[in-house]
Amino acid sequence: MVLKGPFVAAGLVAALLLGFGIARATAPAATPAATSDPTTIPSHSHGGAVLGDLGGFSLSGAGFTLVPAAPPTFEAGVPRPFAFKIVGADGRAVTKFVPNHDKLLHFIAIKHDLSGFQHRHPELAADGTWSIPLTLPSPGIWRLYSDFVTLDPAGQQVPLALSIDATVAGNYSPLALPAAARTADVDGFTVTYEGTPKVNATQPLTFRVFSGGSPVTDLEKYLAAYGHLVVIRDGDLGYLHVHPEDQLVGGAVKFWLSAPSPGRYRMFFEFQKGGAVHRAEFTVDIQ
Ligand SMILES: [Cu+2]
Repeated sequence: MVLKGPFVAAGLVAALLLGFGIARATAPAATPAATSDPTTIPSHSHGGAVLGDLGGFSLSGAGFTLVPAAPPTFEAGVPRPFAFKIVGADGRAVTKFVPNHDKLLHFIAIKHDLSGFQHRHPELAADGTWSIPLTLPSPGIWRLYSDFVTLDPAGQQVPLALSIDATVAGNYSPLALPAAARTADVDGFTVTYEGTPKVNATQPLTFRVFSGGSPVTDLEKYLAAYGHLVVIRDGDLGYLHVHPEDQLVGGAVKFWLSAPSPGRYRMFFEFQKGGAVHRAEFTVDIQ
């Protein structure tokens, strides 16, 4: 099976995108998901990463560096433009990005206590400057991830999640991570998930959305997928961005996930219904 791009869904069953380009695996085309042994799904990785690797720890990766236009210091609740470039090994700003899921770059902000999640899409200027008006609502340290695909000098696609920490001065009162739960309420919807993530074994994770007690089976595509799952590890803010199977499965959104380590994670499941994007959040303890 040829992996053409970071978001190519391969095979009849499952394409797993783990680490949003840090690593990924594809399922054998002819293996029905219900009967396959998930541990036999072959992994395929690029950039020296292996299946299960997290990203988003560093300013630099694979010869590319995130360079902010100004130190990322914010005042709580005060909007401020945040601008940055992705600079290549040649010292020049990257201007070529490969579209993935309808965008050239996905920008995620989250506070170190795993609260305040934002998923945004900055604007790219011709000189390679990305910019976005950003409001960080409360004091603390915030991690800002830039998740994109670019090309190396040989023209090969390089998926990366680079990050920088921003500071918001003031009294930081970290929120306790909510207890692990399989149900979350958001915007009048109840969202549940089935499946148990395991370490180094690819497992299905299926999210269902309910409204007024009835299943919502006509979710809409958002950024070219029926759902997006960002998973952040508690303790080091390691970052995964996973995409689901191409089609809904009985109205549900099915992902494949291999956890990189035991620990606590916060999962952010985004879905669209009625033209609006909603986000359900779950804490999960992975053994
Ligand atoms: Cu995005």
